[in-house]
Amino acid sequence: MKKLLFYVLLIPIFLIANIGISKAAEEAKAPALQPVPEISKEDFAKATGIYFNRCGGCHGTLRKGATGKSLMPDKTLTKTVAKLAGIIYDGTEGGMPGWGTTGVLSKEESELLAKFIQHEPVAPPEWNMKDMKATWKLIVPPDKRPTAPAHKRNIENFFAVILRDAGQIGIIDGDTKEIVTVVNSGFAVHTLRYSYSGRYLYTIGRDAKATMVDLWMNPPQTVAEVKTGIEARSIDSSKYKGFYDKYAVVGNYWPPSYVILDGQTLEPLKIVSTRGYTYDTNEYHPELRVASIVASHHAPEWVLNIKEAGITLLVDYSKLSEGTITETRIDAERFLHDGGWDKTKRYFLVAANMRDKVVVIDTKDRKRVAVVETGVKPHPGRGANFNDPKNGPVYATPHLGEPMVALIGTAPEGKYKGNAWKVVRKLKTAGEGGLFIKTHPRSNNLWVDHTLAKSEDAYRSVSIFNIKDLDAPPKIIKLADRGRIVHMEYNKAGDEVWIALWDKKGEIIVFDDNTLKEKTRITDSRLVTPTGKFNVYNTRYDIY
Ligand code: DHE
Repeated sequence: MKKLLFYVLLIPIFLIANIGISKAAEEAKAPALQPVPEISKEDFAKATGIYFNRCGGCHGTLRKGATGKSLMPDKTLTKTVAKLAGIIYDGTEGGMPGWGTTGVLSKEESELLAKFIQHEPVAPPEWNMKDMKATWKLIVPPDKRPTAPAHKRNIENFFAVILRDAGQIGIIDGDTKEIVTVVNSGFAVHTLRYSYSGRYLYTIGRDAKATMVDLWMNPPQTVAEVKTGIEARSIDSSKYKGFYDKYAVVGNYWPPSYVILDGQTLEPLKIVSTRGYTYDTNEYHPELRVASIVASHHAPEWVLNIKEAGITLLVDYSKLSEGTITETRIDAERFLHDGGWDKTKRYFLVAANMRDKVVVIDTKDRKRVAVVETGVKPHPGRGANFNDPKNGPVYATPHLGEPMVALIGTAPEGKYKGNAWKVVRKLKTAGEGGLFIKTHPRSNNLWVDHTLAKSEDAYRSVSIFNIKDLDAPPKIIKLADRGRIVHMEYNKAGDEVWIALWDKKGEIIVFDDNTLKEKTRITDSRLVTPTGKFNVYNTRYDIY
Protein backbone atom coordinates (compact mmCIF):
# COMPACT_ATOMS: atom_id res chain seq x y z
CA MET A 1 0.00 0.00 0.00
CA LYS A 2 2.84 2.35 1.01
CA LYS A 3 4.57 1.48 -2.27
CA LEU A 4 1.43 2.32 -4.26
CA LEU A 5 1.09 5.66 -2.45
CA PHE A 6 4.71 6.41 -3.26
CA TYR A 7 4.10 5.85 -6.98
CA VAL A 8 0.81 7.81 -6.97
CA LEU A 9 2.61 10.79 -5.40
CA LEU A 10 5.41 10.40 -7.91
CA ILE A 11 3.11 10.76 -10.96
CA PRO A 12 2.34 14.50 -10.57
CA ILE A 13 6.00 15.21 -9.80
CA PHE A 14 6.98 13.32 -12.94
CA LEU A 15 4.33 15.19 -14.98
CA ILE A 16 5.36 18.61 -13.68
CA ALA A 17 9.00 17.81 -14.34
CA ASN A 18 8.14 16.62 -17.83
CA ILE A 19 6.08 19.68 -18.66
CA GLY A 20 8.99 21.77 -17.48
CA ILE A 21 11.37 19.84 -19.73
CA SER A 22 9.13 20.00 -22.82
CA LYS A 23 8.51 23.71 -22.26
CA ALA A 24 12.22 24.30 -21.98
CA ALA A 25 12.79 22.15 -25.08
CA GLU A 26 10.15 24.10 -26.97
CA GLU A 27 11.70 27.38 -25.92
CA ALA A 28 15.05 26.09 -27.04
CA LYS A 29 13.52 25.15 -30.41
CA ALA A 30 11.66 28.47 -30.91
CA PRO A 31 13.93 30.86 -32.79
CA ALA A 32 15.03 33.94 -30.90
CA LEU A 33 13.04 37.01 -31.86
CA GLN A 34 14.83 40.07 -33.21
CA PRO A 35 14.18 43.42 -31.53
CA VAL A 36 11.58 45.53 -33.37
CA PRO A 37 13.62 47.97 -35.48
CA GLU A 38 13.04 51.69 -35.31
CA ILE A 39 11.45 53.48 -38.26
CA SER A 40 10.73 57.19 -38.53
CA LYS A 41 7.15 58.35 -39.09
CA GLU A 42 7.98 59.41 -42.66
CA ASP A 43 9.61 56.09 -43.49
CA PHE A 44 6.70 54.19 -41.97
CA ALA A 45 4.30 56.12 -44.22
CA LYS A 46 6.52 55.44 -47.24
CA ALA A 47 6.70 51.71 -46.43
CA THR A 48 2.92 51.58 -45.97
CA GLY A 49 2.56 52.89 -49.53
CA ILE A 50 5.04 50.36 -50.97
CA TYR A 51 3.41 47.51 -49.08
CA PHE A 52 -0.03 48.54 -50.40
CA ASN A 53 1.22 48.77 -53.99
CA ARG A 54 3.35 45.63 -54.13
CA CYS A 55 2.73 43.25 -51.25
CA GLY A 56 -0.79 43.51 -49.76
CA GLY A 57 -2.46 41.71 -52.69
CA CYS A 58 -0.72 38.44 -51.89
CA HIS A 59 0.05 38.72 -48.17
CA GLY A 60 -3.10 40.57 -47.06
CA THR A 61 -3.52 44.08 -45.71
CA LEU A 62 -3.41 42.70 -42.18
CA ARG A 63 -0.50 40.46 -43.26
CA LYS A 64 -2.19 37.23 -42.16
CA GLY A 65 -1.17 35.55 -45.44
CA ALA A 66 -3.11 34.28 -48.47
CA THR A 67 -1.35 33.68 -51.80
CA GLY A 68 1.78 34.81 -49.97
CA LYS A 69 2.90 33.74 -46.48
CA SER A 70 1.86 35.32 -43.20
CA LEU A 71 4.04 38.35 -42.44
CA MET A 72 2.99 38.81 -38.84
CA PRO A 73 5.78 39.86 -36.46
CA ASP A 74 5.84 36.39 -34.82
CA LYS A 75 7.15 35.18 -38.18
CA THR A 76 9.13 38.16 -39.44
CA LEU A 77 10.98 38.79 -36.17
CA THR A 78 12.52 35.34 -36.43
CA LYS A 79 14.65 36.70 -39.28
CA THR A 80 17.13 39.55 -39.38
CA VAL A 81 16.39 42.71 -41.34
CA ALA A 82 19.19 41.77 -43.75
CA LYS A 83 17.69 38.32 -44.38
CA LEU A 84 14.19 39.72 -44.99
CA ALA A 85 15.53 42.50 -47.21
CA GLY A 86 17.36 39.84 -49.25
CA ILE A 87 14.13 37.87 -49.76
CA ILE A 88 12.28 41.01 -50.81
CA TYR A 89 15.06 42.04 -53.19
CA ASP A 90 15.78 38.62 -54.74
CA GLY A 91 12.40 36.83 -54.53
CA THR A 92 11.84 33.20 -53.57
CA GLU A 93 11.66 29.77 -55.16
CA GLY A 94 8.01 29.71 -54.04
CA GLY A 95 7.14 32.23 -56.75
CA MET A 96 7.52 35.61 -55.06
CA PRO A 97 9.02 38.05 -57.57
CA GLY A 98 12.39 39.58 -56.76
CA TRP A 99 11.31 43.18 -56.30
CA GLY A 100 14.90 44.37 -56.52
CA THR A 101 16.04 42.12 -59.35
CA THR A 102 13.01 43.16 -61.43
CA GLY A 103 13.95 46.80 -60.94
CA VAL A 104 10.93 47.83 -58.85
CA LEU A 105 12.55 48.42 -55.43
CA SER A 106 16.01 49.66 -54.48
CA LYS A 107 18.18 47.99 -51.82
CA GLU A 108 17.19 50.80 -49.39
CA GLU A 109 13.49 50.33 -50.09
CA SER A 110 13.78 46.55 -49.60
CA GLU A 111 15.43 47.16 -46.25
CA LEU A 112 12.79 49.67 -45.23
CA LEU A 113 10.07 47.19 -46.13
CA ALA A 114 11.87 44.48 -44.15
CA LYS A 115 11.79 46.70 -41.05
CA PHE A 116 8.18 47.67 -41.71
CA ILE A 117 6.95 44.07 -41.71
CA GLN A 118 8.61 43.50 -38.33
CA HIS A 119 6.15 45.98 -36.84
CA GLU A 120 2.56 45.14 -35.91
CA PRO A 121 0.26 45.65 -38.92
CA VAL A 122 -1.97 48.69 -38.82
CA ALA A 123 -5.52 48.22 -40.13
CA PRO A 124 -6.51 50.79 -42.75
CA PRO A 125 -9.57 52.90 -41.99
CA GLU A 126 -13.12 51.76 -42.66
CA TRP A 127 -15.03 53.21 -45.61
CA ASN A 128 -18.71 53.89 -45.21
CA MET A 129 -21.49 55.12 -47.47
CA LYS A 130 -20.77 58.69 -46.39
CA ASP A 131 -17.16 58.32 -47.60
CA MET A 132 -18.27 56.79 -50.86
CA LYS A 133 -20.85 59.48 -51.52
CA ALA A 134 -18.20 62.13 -50.91
CA THR A 135 -16.10 60.66 -53.75
CA TRP A 136 -18.97 59.98 -56.16
CA LYS A 137 -18.83 62.19 -59.25
CA LEU A 138 -21.51 62.08 -61.90
CA ILE A 139 -19.52 63.81 -64.63
CA VAL A 140 -22.02 63.39 -67.47
CA PRO A 141 -25.56 62.53 -66.28
CA PRO A 142 -27.52 59.99 -68.38
CA ASP A 143 -29.77 62.64 -69.95
CA LYS A 144 -26.71 64.54 -71.25
CA ARG A 145 -25.28 61.47 -73.00
CA PRO A 146 -25.85 60.68 -76.69
CA THR A 147 -28.97 58.70 -77.57
CA ALA A 148 -27.08 56.79 -80.30
CA PRO A 149 -23.36 56.18 -80.95
CA ALA A 150 -21.80 59.55 -81.82
CA HIS A 151 -19.13 57.95 -84.03
CA LYS A 152 -19.00 55.35 -86.79
CA ARG A 153 -16.35 53.09 -85.25
CA ASN A 154 -17.05 49.41 -84.62
CA ILE A 155 -17.51 49.46 -80.81
CA GLU A 156 -17.89 45.67 -80.63
CA ASN A 157 -14.28 45.33 -81.76
CA PHE A 158 -12.87 47.97 -79.40
CA PHE A 159 -10.17 46.84 -77.00
CA ALA A 160 -9.81 48.55 -73.63
CA VAL A 161 -6.20 48.17 -72.48
CA ILE A 162 -5.09 48.56 -68.88
CA LEU A 163 -2.14 50.95 -68.56
CA ARG A 164 -1.25 49.86 -65.07
CA ASP A 165 1.37 52.30 -63.83
CA ALA A 166 -0.24 55.27 -65.58
CA GLY A 167 -3.57 54.53 -63.89
CA GLN A 168 -5.20 54.85 -67.30
CA ILE A 169 -7.14 52.89 -69.89
CA GLY A 170 -6.30 52.99 -73.59
CA ILE A 171 -9.26 52.46 -75.88
CA ILE A 172 -8.09 51.00 -79.18
CA ASP A 173 -10.10 50.47 -82.34
CA GLY A 174 -9.61 46.78 -83.12
CA ASP A 175 -10.33 47.31 -86.84
CA THR A 176 -7.89 50.18 -87.48
CA LYS A 177 -5.53 49.62 -84.51
CA GLU A 178 -5.74 53.35 -83.71
CA ILE A 179 -5.70 54.53 -80.10
CA VAL A 180 -9.10 56.21 -79.98
CA THR A 181 -8.50 57.80 -76.60
CA VAL A 182 -6.83 57.34 -73.23
CA VAL A 183 -8.92 57.92 -70.09
CA ASN A 184 -7.92 58.23 -66.46
CA SER A 185 -8.82 55.45 -64.08
CA GLY A 186 -7.81 54.36 -60.56
CA PHE A 187 -4.30 53.90 -59.15
CA ALA A 188 -2.56 50.84 -60.68
CA VAL A 189 -5.84 50.02 -62.41
CA HIS A 190 -6.38 46.27 -62.18
CA THR A 191 -9.20 45.02 -64.33
CA LEU A 192 -12.31 46.03 -66.24
CA ARG A 193 -15.61 44.70 -67.58
CA TYR A 194 -18.41 45.98 -69.85
CA SER A 195 -22.11 46.48 -69.32
CA TYR A 196 -24.18 43.83 -71.06
CA SER A 197 -25.19 46.22 -73.87
CA GLY A 198 -21.48 46.83 -74.51
CA ARG A 199 -21.99 50.58 -74.23
CA TYR A 200 -20.37 51.15 -70.84
CA LEU A 201 -16.93 50.22 -69.65
CA TYR A 202 -16.45 49.76 -65.89
CA THR A 203 -12.91 49.85 -64.50
CA ILE A 204 -11.47 49.25 -61.04
CA GLY A 205 -8.19 50.52 -59.58
CA ARG A 206 -6.17 49.00 -56.78
CA ASP A 207 -7.29 52.03 -54.74
CA ALA A 208 -10.94 50.91 -55.24
CA LYS A 209 -11.71 53.78 -57.55
CA ALA A 210 -14.35 52.64 -60.03
CA THR A 211 -14.87 54.57 -63.25
CA MET A 212 -17.45 54.31 -65.99
CA VAL A 213 -16.76 55.21 -69.63
CA ASP A 214 -19.44 55.77 -72.28
CA LEU A 215 -18.19 54.18 -75.50
CA TRP A 216 -20.93 55.89 -77.52
CA MET A 217 -19.39 59.31 -76.93
CA ASN A 218 -16.95 60.76 -79.43
CA PRO A 219 -14.34 60.18 -78.17
CA PRO A 220 -15.39 57.82 -75.36
CA GLN A 221 -15.41 59.69 -72.08
CA THR A 222 -15.54 58.99 -68.35
CA VAL A 223 -19.09 59.74 -67.23
CA ALA A 224 -18.93 58.76 -63.55
CA GLU A 225 -16.52 57.68 -60.82
CA VAL A 226 -16.64 56.64 -57.18
CA LYS A 227 -14.22 55.21 -54.62
CA THR A 228 -15.85 52.15 -53.08
CA GLY A 229 -13.18 51.43 -50.48
CA ILE A 230 -9.45 51.55 -49.81
CA GLU A 231 -8.42 48.59 -51.97
CA ALA A 232 -10.16 46.46 -54.63
CA ARG A 233 -9.49 44.12 -57.55
CA SER A 234 -12.77 43.19 -59.27
CA ILE A 235 -15.83 44.70 -60.93
CA ASP A 236 -18.72 43.45 -63.06
CA SER A 237 -22.19 44.44 -64.21
CA SER A 238 -25.67 42.89 -64.16
CA LYS A 239 -26.04 40.62 -67.19
CA TYR A 240 -29.45 39.02 -66.68
CA LYS A 241 -32.39 39.87 -68.97
CA GLY A 242 -34.35 42.79 -67.53
CA PHE A 243 -31.27 44.05 -65.65
CA TYR A 244 -28.93 44.91 -68.54
CA ASP A 245 -26.74 47.92 -67.61
CA LYS A 246 -28.75 48.38 -64.39
CA TYR A 247 -26.15 47.59 -61.72
CA ALA A 248 -22.41 47.25 -61.27
CA VAL A 249 -20.69 45.50 -58.40
CA VAL A 250 -17.20 46.03 -56.97
CA GLY A 251 -15.34 43.41 -54.94
CA ASN A 252 -13.29 45.17 -52.27
CA TYR A 253 -10.14 43.86 -50.64
CA TRP A 254 -10.42 46.54 -47.94
CA PRO A 255 -12.76 47.01 -46.18
CA PRO A 256 -13.69 43.38 -46.93
CA SER A 257 -17.01 43.90 -48.69
CA TYR A 258 -18.85 44.19 -51.96
CA VAL A 259 -20.56 47.33 -53.10
CA ILE A 260 -23.50 47.52 -55.47
CA LEU A 261 -23.59 50.60 -57.69
CA ASP A 262 -26.14 52.07 -60.05
CA GLY A 263 -25.08 50.87 -63.51
CA GLN A 264 -25.94 54.19 -65.18
CA THR A 265 -24.37 56.58 -62.68
CA LEU A 266 -22.13 54.58 -60.29
CA GLU A 267 -24.12 55.96 -57.37
CA PRO A 268 -23.34 53.59 -54.47
CA LEU A 269 -26.50 51.76 -53.43
CA LYS A 270 -25.50 49.07 -50.96
CA ILE A 271 -22.43 47.87 -49.04
CA VAL A 272 -22.33 44.26 -47.86
CA SER A 273 -19.57 43.18 -45.49
CA THR A 274 -17.80 39.88 -46.17
CA ARG A 275 -16.07 39.67 -42.79
CA GLY A 276 -16.92 36.49 -40.94
CA TYR A 277 -15.80 32.89 -40.61
CA THR A 278 -13.68 30.59 -42.72
CA TYR A 279 -15.63 27.75 -44.32
CA ASP A 280 -13.53 24.92 -42.88
CA THR A 281 -12.16 25.83 -39.45
CA ASN A 282 -14.99 28.27 -38.70
CA GLU A 283 -12.54 30.82 -37.35
CA TYR A 284 -13.31 34.52 -37.42
CA HIS A 285 -11.19 36.34 -39.99
CA PRO A 286 -11.20 40.14 -40.15
CA GLU A 287 -9.98 40.28 -43.76
CA LEU A 288 -12.15 38.12 -46.00
CA ARG A 289 -11.46 39.73 -49.36
CA VAL A 290 -13.56 39.58 -52.51
CA ALA A 291 -11.52 38.08 -55.34
CA SER A 292 -13.06 37.28 -58.76
CA ILE A 293 -16.62 38.18 -59.73
CA VAL A 294 -18.65 36.98 -62.70
CA ALA A 295 -22.18 37.90 -63.72
CA SER A 296 -24.55 35.06 -64.47
CA HIS A 297 -26.38 35.12 -67.82
CA HIS A 298 -28.94 32.57 -66.53
CA ALA A 299 -30.07 34.24 -63.31
CA PRO A 300 -30.09 37.74 -61.81
CA GLU A 301 -26.95 36.88 -59.87
CA TRP A 302 -23.30 37.55 -59.41
CA VAL A 303 -20.82 34.87 -58.42
CA LEU A 304 -18.43 36.36 -55.86
CA ASN A 305 -15.45 34.53 -54.46
CA ILE A 306 -14.44 35.27 -50.89
CA LYS A 307 -10.74 34.53 -50.85
CA GLU A 308 -9.69 33.76 -47.27
CA ALA A 309 -13.08 32.29 -46.28
CA GLY A 310 -13.10 29.78 -49.14
CA ILE A 311 -16.74 30.62 -49.78
CA THR A 312 -18.43 31.33 -53.10
CA LEU A 313 -21.43 33.62 -52.85
CA LEU A 314 -24.27 33.66 -55.34
CA VAL A 315 -25.74 37.12 -54.87
CA ASP A 316 -29.26 37.63 -56.21
CA TYR A 317 -29.77 41.33 -57.02
CA SER A 318 -33.28 41.05 -58.52
CA LYS A 319 -35.06 42.45 -55.44
CA LEU A 320 -32.49 45.07 -54.55
CA SER A 321 -34.98 47.85 -55.30
CA GLU A 322 -37.24 46.35 -52.61
CA GLY A 323 -34.35 46.23 -50.15
CA THR A 324 -33.60 42.51 -50.44
CA ILE A 325 -30.38 40.81 -51.47
CA THR A 326 -30.30 37.03 -51.28
CA GLU A 327 -26.98 35.32 -50.75
CA THR A 328 -26.40 31.61 -51.33
CA ARG A 329 -23.22 30.64 -49.52
CA ILE A 330 -21.32 27.69 -50.97
CA ASP A 331 -18.34 26.10 -49.23
CA ALA A 332 -15.60 25.99 -51.85
CA GLU A 333 -11.93 25.98 -50.78
CA ARG A 334 -9.58 28.44 -49.08
CA PHE A 335 -7.73 31.16 -51.01
CA LEU A 336 -10.08 31.57 -53.95
CA HIS A 337 -8.63 33.79 -56.62
CA ASP A 338 -9.52 33.93 -60.32
CA GLY A 339 -11.75 31.87 -62.57
CA GLY A 340 -14.27 31.70 -65.39
CA TRP A 341 -17.26 29.94 -66.88
CA ASP A 342 -17.28 26.61 -68.64
CA LYS A 343 -18.56 26.92 -72.20
CA THR A 344 -22.23 26.41 -71.19
CA LYS A 345 -21.90 29.23 -68.57
CA ARG A 346 -23.61 26.99 -66.03
CA TYR A 347 -20.45 25.98 -64.15
CA PHE A 348 -17.99 28.45 -62.68
CA LEU A 349 -14.44 27.17 -62.19
CA VAL A 350 -12.38 29.07 -59.65
CA ALA A 351 -8.81 28.52 -58.52
CA ALA A 352 -7.99 28.03 -54.86
CA ASN A 353 -4.40 28.69 -55.80
CA MET A 354 -2.64 28.04 -52.51
CA ARG A 355 -4.45 24.71 -52.25
CA ASP A 356 -3.44 23.67 -55.79
CA LYS A 357 -7.09 23.16 -56.63
CA VAL A 358 -9.87 24.34 -58.92
CA VAL A 359 -13.37 24.35 -57.46
CA VAL A 360 -16.40 23.79 -59.70
CA ILE A 361 -19.59 25.61 -58.74
CA ASP A 362 -22.88 24.64 -60.40
CA THR A 363 -24.79 27.93 -60.58
CA LYS A 364 -28.01 26.15 -61.64
CA ASP A 365 -28.25 23.57 -58.87
CA ARG A 366 -26.49 26.08 -56.61
CA LYS A 367 -23.83 23.82 -55.18
CA ARG A 368 -20.19 22.82 -55.32
CA VAL A 369 -19.88 19.84 -57.65
CA ALA A 370 -16.16 19.16 -57.49
CA VAL A 371 -12.80 20.17 -56.11
CA VAL A 372 -10.12 19.23 -58.64
CA GLU A 373 -6.44 18.95 -57.76
CA THR A 374 -4.65 20.36 -60.83
CA GLY A 375 -1.02 21.27 -60.05
CA VAL A 376 1.07 23.85 -58.23
CA LYS A 377 -0.90 27.12 -57.92
CA PRO A 378 -3.42 27.15 -60.75
CA HIS A 379 -3.99 30.65 -62.18
CA PRO A 380 -6.59 30.51 -64.95
CA GLY A 381 -7.32 34.23 -65.35
CA ARG A 382 -10.72 33.53 -66.84
CA GLY A 383 -9.50 30.21 -68.31
CA ALA A 384 -10.10 28.78 -71.79
CA ASN A 385 -12.80 26.44 -73.15
CA PHE A 386 -12.46 24.13 -76.15
CA ASN A 387 -12.90 20.54 -77.35
CA ASP A 388 -10.01 18.20 -76.72
CA PRO A 389 -10.29 15.72 -79.67
CA LYS A 390 -9.72 12.78 -77.31
CA ASN A 391 -11.46 13.96 -74.14
CA GLY A 392 -14.33 16.22 -75.20
CA PRO A 393 -15.14 19.66 -73.75
CA VAL A 394 -12.46 20.95 -71.39
CA TYR A 395 -11.56 24.05 -69.36
CA ALA A 396 -7.86 24.92 -69.24
CA THR A 397 -5.73 26.60 -66.59
CA PRO A 398 -2.01 27.44 -66.47
CA HIS A 399 -0.06 27.33 -63.20
CA LEU A 400 2.12 29.75 -61.32
CA GLY A 401 4.20 27.05 -59.70
CA GLU A 402 4.98 24.73 -62.62
CA PRO A 403 5.26 24.87 -66.42
CA MET A 404 1.95 23.15 -67.05
CA VAL A 405 -1.59 23.66 -68.32
CA ALA A 406 -4.23 21.33 -66.88
CA LEU A 407 -7.29 20.42 -68.93
CA ILE A 408 -10.39 19.64 -66.86
CA GLY A 409 -13.34 17.77 -68.42
CA THR A 410 -16.50 19.90 -68.23
CA ALA A 411 -19.34 17.78 -69.65
CA PRO A 412 -21.12 15.82 -66.89
CA GLU A 413 -23.59 14.40 -69.40
CA GLY A 414 -23.17 12.59 -72.74
CA LYS A 415 -20.24 10.78 -74.32
CA TYR A 416 -17.57 12.36 -72.13
CA LYS A 417 -19.32 12.33 -68.78
CA GLY A 418 -16.67 10.03 -67.31
CA ASN A 419 -14.19 12.91 -67.74
CA ALA A 420 -16.25 15.50 -65.94
CA TRP A 421 -14.32 17.43 -63.31
CA LYS A 422 -11.15 15.37 -63.78
CA VAL A 423 -7.81 16.48 -65.11
CA VAL A 424 -7.80 14.68 -68.45
CA ARG A 425 -4.52 16.02 -69.76
CA LYS A 426 -1.51 18.05 -68.73
CA LEU A 427 0.34 20.12 -71.32
CA LYS A 428 3.93 21.18 -70.77
CA THR A 429 4.59 24.88 -71.41
CA ALA A 430 7.86 26.77 -71.81
CA GLY A 431 7.83 28.08 -68.25
CA GLU A 432 6.26 28.28 -64.83
CA GLY A 433 4.73 31.59 -63.75
CA GLY A 434 1.74 31.20 -66.09
CA LEU A 435 -0.91 33.85 -65.51
CA PHE A 436 -3.27 33.78 -68.48
CA ILE A 437 -4.54 31.49 -71.22
CA LYS A 438 -6.81 32.14 -74.18
CA THR A 439 -8.58 30.56 -77.13
CA HIS A 440 -11.67 31.40 -79.18
CA PRO A 441 -14.50 29.20 -80.53
CA ARG A 442 -13.27 29.93 -84.09
CA SER A 443 -9.62 29.18 -83.32
CA ASN A 444 -7.54 26.01 -83.22
CA ASN A 445 -4.91 27.59 -81.00
CA LEU A 446 -4.43 27.79 -77.26
CA TRP A 447 -2.14 30.64 -76.12
CA VAL A 448 -0.44 30.61 -72.73
CA ASP A 449 1.88 33.18 -71.13
CA HIS A 450 4.61 32.57 -68.52
CA THR A 451 4.78 36.11 -67.19
CA LEU A 452 6.21 35.33 -63.77
CA ALA A 453 8.69 32.66 -64.86
CA LYS A 454 12.22 32.93 -63.50
CA SER A 455 13.95 32.65 -66.87
CA GLU A 456 14.04 35.64 -69.16
CA ASP A 457 13.41 33.50 -72.23
CA ALA A 458 10.24 32.16 -70.65
CA TYR A 459 8.73 35.40 -69.40
CA ARG A 460 9.32 37.02 -72.78
CA SER A 461 7.61 34.29 -74.78
CA VAL A 462 4.29 32.52 -75.25
CA SER A 463 3.50 28.83 -75.71
CA ILE A 464 0.94 28.06 -78.41
CA PHE A 465 -0.72 24.64 -78.57
CA ASN A 466 -2.59 23.24 -81.55
CA ILE A 467 -5.95 22.17 -80.11
CA LYS A 468 -6.38 19.56 -82.88
CA ASP A 469 -3.07 17.92 -81.96
CA LEU A 470 -2.55 18.27 -78.24
CA ASP A 471 0.03 15.47 -78.17
CA ALA A 472 2.44 17.74 -80.06
CA PRO A 473 4.67 20.15 -78.12
CA PRO A 474 3.74 23.85 -78.23
CA LYS A 475 5.18 26.37 -80.61
CA ILE A 476 7.19 28.80 -78.47
CA ILE A 477 7.58 32.35 -79.72
CA LYS A 478 9.86 34.88 -78.07
CA LEU A 479 8.28 38.29 -78.46
CA ALA A 480 10.59 40.77 -76.82
CA ASP A 481 14.03 41.49 -75.44
CA ARG A 482 12.74 43.72 -72.65
CA GLY A 483 9.83 43.75 -70.20
CA ARG A 484 7.47 40.80 -69.71
CA ILE A 485 4.81 39.28 -71.93
CA VAL A 486 1.37 39.16 -70.37
CA HIS A 487 -2.30 38.41 -71.16
CA MET A 488 -3.79 37.49 -74.52
CA GLU A 489 -7.11 38.57 -76.00
CA TYR A 490 -8.85 37.72 -79.30
CA ASN A 491 -10.55 40.20 -81.58
CA LYS A 492 -14.28 39.79 -82.23
CA ALA A 493 -13.73 37.68 -85.38
CA GLY A 494 -11.46 35.31 -83.47
CA ASP A 495 -8.63 35.53 -86.02
CA GLU A 496 -6.24 37.91 -84.21
CA VAL A 497 -4.55 37.64 -80.84
CA TRP A 498 -3.44 40.75 -78.94
CA ILE A 499 -0.62 40.38 -76.43
CA ALA A 500 0.94 42.96 -74.10
CA LEU A 501 4.61 43.73 -73.75
CA TRP A 502 4.49 44.83 -70.10
CA ASP A 503 7.11 47.54 -69.85
CA LYS A 504 7.33 51.30 -69.21
CA LYS A 505 7.53 51.63 -73.00
CA GLY A 506 4.79 49.13 -73.63
CA GLU A 507 3.58 47.62 -76.90
CA ILE A 508 0.58 45.65 -78.04
CA ILE A 509 1.68 42.83 -80.30
CA VAL A 510 -1.00 41.66 -82.73
CA PHE A 511 -0.75 38.14 -84.14
CA ASP A 512 -2.54 36.51 -87.04
CA ASP A 513 -4.06 33.50 -85.29
CA ASN A 514 -4.13 31.38 -88.48
CA THR A 515 -0.53 31.83 -89.60
CA LEU A 516 0.93 32.51 -86.12
CA LYS A 517 2.80 35.40 -87.74
CA GLU A 518 3.08 38.82 -86.18
CA LYS A 519 0.73 41.24 -87.98
CA THR A 520 1.62 44.50 -86.33
CA ARG A 521 2.80 46.18 -83.14
CA ILE A 522 0.89 49.07 -81.66
CA THR A 523 3.46 51.44 -80.21
CA ASP A 524 2.77 54.80 -78.63
CA SER A 525 4.29 56.78 -75.77
CA ARG A 526 0.91 56.55 -74.01
CA LEU A 527 1.10 52.73 -73.78
CA VAL A 528 2.71 52.71 -70.33
CA THR A 529 2.86 49.24 -68.74
CA PRO A 530 -0.04 47.62 -70.60
CA THR A 531 -1.36 44.46 -68.90
CA GLY A 532 -4.92 43.18 -69.50
CA LYS A 533 -6.78 43.98 -72.70
CA PHE A 534 -10.44 43.31 -73.19
CA ASN A 535 -12.34 43.07 -76.46
CA VAL A 536 -15.86 44.48 -76.05
CA TYR A 537 -17.70 41.62 -77.77
CA ASN A 538 -15.75 38.74 -76.22
CA THR A 539 -15.77 40.19 -72.70
CA ARG A 540 -19.43 41.09 -72.81
CA TYR A 541 -20.44 37.55 -73.80
CA ASP A 542 -17.73 35.80 -71.76
CA ILE A 543 -16.12 34.23 -74.80
CA TYR A 544 -12.89 32.53 -73.76
FE1 DHE B 1 -4.57 40.36 -60.87
C1 DHE B 1 -7.48 39.55 -62.46
C2 DHE B 1 -6.06 39.89 -57.88
C3 DHE B 1 -1.51 40.47 -59.38
C4 DHE B 1 -3.25 41.53 -63.75
N1 DHE B 1 -6.43 39.81 -60.28
C5 DHE B 1 -7.47 39.46 -61.10
C6 DHE B 1 -8.58 39.02 -60.29
C7 DHE B 1 -8.18 39.14 -58.99
C8 DHE B 1 -6.83 39.62 -58.99
C9 DHE B 1 -8.99 38.82 -57.76
C10 DHE B 1 -9.91 38.51 -60.81
C11 DHE B 1 -10.82 39.64 -61.19
C12 DHE B 1 -12.12 39.08 -61.77
O1 DHE B 1 -12.07 38.18 -62.63
O2 DHE B 1 -13.18 39.53 -61.34
N2 DHE B 1 -3.89 40.17 -58.95
C13 DHE B 1 -4.68 40.02 -57.87
C14 DHE B 1 -3.88 40.00 -56.67
O3 DHE B 1 -4.32 39.98 -55.48
C15 DHE B 1 -2.47 39.91 -57.08
C16 DHE B 1 -1.97 38.48 -56.90
C17 DHE B 1 -1.51 40.79 -56.29
C18 DHE B 1 -1.86 42.24 -56.26
O4 DHE B 1 -1.33 42.92 -55.38
O5 DHE B 1 -2.64 42.73 -57.06
C19 DHE B 1 -2.60 40.24 -58.57
N3 DHE B 1 -2.68 40.89 -61.48
C20 DHE B 1 -1.59 40.86 -60.72
C21 DHE B 1 -0.42 41.32 -61.44
O6 DHE B 1 0.75 41.39 -61.00
C22 DHE B 1 -0.88 41.67 -62.81
C23 DHE B 1 -0.20 40.75 -63.84
C24 DHE B 1 -0.57 43.13 -63.15
C25 DHE B 1 -1.14 44.10 -62.16
O7 DHE B 1 -2.18 44.68 -62.46
O8 DHE B 1 -0.56 44.27 -61.08
C26 DHE B 1 -2.37 41.36 -62.71
N4 DHE B 1 -5.24 40.50 -62.76
C27 DHE B 1 -4.56 41.08 -63.78
C28 DHE B 1 -5.41 41.10 -64.96
C29 DHE B 1 -6.63 40.51 -64.59
C30 DHE B 1 -6.50 40.15 -63.20
C31 DHE B 1 -4.99 41.62 -66.33
C32 DHE B 1 -7.85 40.28 -65.48
C33 DHE B 1 -7.67 39.06 -66.33
C34 DHE B 1 -8.86 38.71 -67.17
O9 DHE B 1 -8.64 38.24 -68.31
O10 DHE B 1 -10.00 38.84 -66.72
